[in-house]
Amino acid sequence: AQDCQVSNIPVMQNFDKSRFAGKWYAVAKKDPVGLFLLDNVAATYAIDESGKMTANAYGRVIILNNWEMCANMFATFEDTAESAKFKMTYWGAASYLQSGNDENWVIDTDYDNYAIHYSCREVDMDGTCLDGYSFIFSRHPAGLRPEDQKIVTDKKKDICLLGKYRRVAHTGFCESS
Ligand code: AZE
Repeated sequence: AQDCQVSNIPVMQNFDKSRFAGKWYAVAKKDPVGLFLLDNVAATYAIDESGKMTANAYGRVIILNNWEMCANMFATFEDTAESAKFKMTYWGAASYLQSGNDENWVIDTDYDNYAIHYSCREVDMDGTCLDGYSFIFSRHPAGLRPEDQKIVTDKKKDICLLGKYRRVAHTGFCESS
């Protein structure tokens, strides 16, 4: 039973940044309002000398007058009282890409195969999420293992996003950049 209140969304307990580090391929996503990463999305997380999490990510975008490119993005993360909830500051390698501050929550992960990411950008008057995005990540570019699919489906329910995801294609479009 889930009430869809953003403040009640269950996140990963005792989240371990070091085990989360490395490359993740987006296999599905729920889009926010406005410009977003279209497909060929992957993120590589790392821990810097001071123990802070950082990331770079890429994905295909279409900006301005139908200009298609790979967005190369960077992020730093601020820890919070909850180990799986981070404040993300992000920017693009080029100034015409997007930049901003988003929540970055890890809902669940086994570190070796799957991870469920969640970000609510705007909480509605009733406490539910009005605008946000979410990625299902896999360590494997080909997708989730069958044994992880049920876990992921259950978690999508917990965060009230079941049925809201689209598959993220990996065509090699961003491989050379
Ligand atoms: C995320 C993984 C961790 C690092 C970053 C991520 C988010 C990136 C965006 C990028 C949007 C770019 C656009 C460009 C025109 C969560 C995938 C930075 C939201 C729209």
